[in-house]
Amino acid sequence: MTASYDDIASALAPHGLLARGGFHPGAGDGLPEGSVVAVMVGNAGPGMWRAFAAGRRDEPDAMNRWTKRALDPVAARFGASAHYPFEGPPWFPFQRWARRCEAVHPSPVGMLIHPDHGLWHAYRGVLAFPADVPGLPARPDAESPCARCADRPCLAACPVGAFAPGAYDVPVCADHLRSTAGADCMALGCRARRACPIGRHRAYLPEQAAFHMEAFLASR
Ligand code: B12
Ligand code: SF4
Ligand code: SF4
Repeated sequence: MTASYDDIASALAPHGLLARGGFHPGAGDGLPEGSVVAVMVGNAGPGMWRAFAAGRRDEPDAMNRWTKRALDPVAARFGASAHYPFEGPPWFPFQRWARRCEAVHPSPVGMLIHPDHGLWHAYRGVLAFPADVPGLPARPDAESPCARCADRPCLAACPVGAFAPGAYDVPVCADHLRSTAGADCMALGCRARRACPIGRHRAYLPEQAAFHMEAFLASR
């Protein structure tokens, strides 16, 4: 079945997932040969968390497995293939792809910042289509909110200075999270993320932030 961009967005919506633009993959992107359009799938704010909380199972990698159960059938229905940010290494370059699709920009803390979602968003997969997708939006243009943020509160907020220019000191962050003093980041999410004034209305719920922090620490 030929899928329009709106069809894809509608199929994702019950899972709290968003269609986040698309791009025309080239040979260097590592997607299946013959892929004509790739549509990025992601989340912003608590929408996906609510769907996940309702449908999760007691299993390891619960969110990644839930994501596959949600996205694989959408891909099959539209004759696409689904690929995931958690499959690797080697990792698919999701952040590079995202910049080809939406007005997202690198922030001083490594995550991409979105003009509306701030730092409260992520990517859950990409759907690769062997044909054009009618209605695929052009990449919107907007400057990075960081360009007008002189104080950069994100950088000052980390209690252990894990962010040096252009680098994120993962062991320093993880050691702090394992200490008593790291309870605040563990319970409510990364302080740097919380300090950013952009997209606060999209902030993750405390249980959502705690889930991601646990998953991050478990991966270290
Ligand atoms: C490996 C990895 C990690 C590693 C190492 C990160 C690092 N310093 O490089 C660890 C486990 C530490 C990590 C942690 C986190 N990560 Co991470 N990670 C990845 C992963 C799987 C691969 C990145 C990669 O190497 N790509 C390969 C290169 C070739 O592709 P690229 O697009 O060009 O990747 C660039 C980025 O990685 C970037 N980068 C460099 N430094 C940092 C630092 C941070 C914090 C991030 C997020 C990115 C980043 O530079 C790369 C080269 O250009 C991606 C998913 C993916 N497949 O892209 C997620 C990803 C980058 N992570 C993501 C997130 C959200 C996090 C966490 C914030 C998770 C959380 N707790 O909520 C944490 C940060 C910890 C904290 N303080 O909160 C998101 C970022 C979303 C966004 N808005 O941009 C991604 C895209 C996953 C997703 N599902 O959306 N991550
Ligand atoms: S606090 Fe300012 S510099 Fe830091 S991510 Fe947010 S907008 Fe960008
Ligand atoms: S989670 Fe806490 S310790 Fe780690 S980078 Fe964020 S603010 Fe720093």
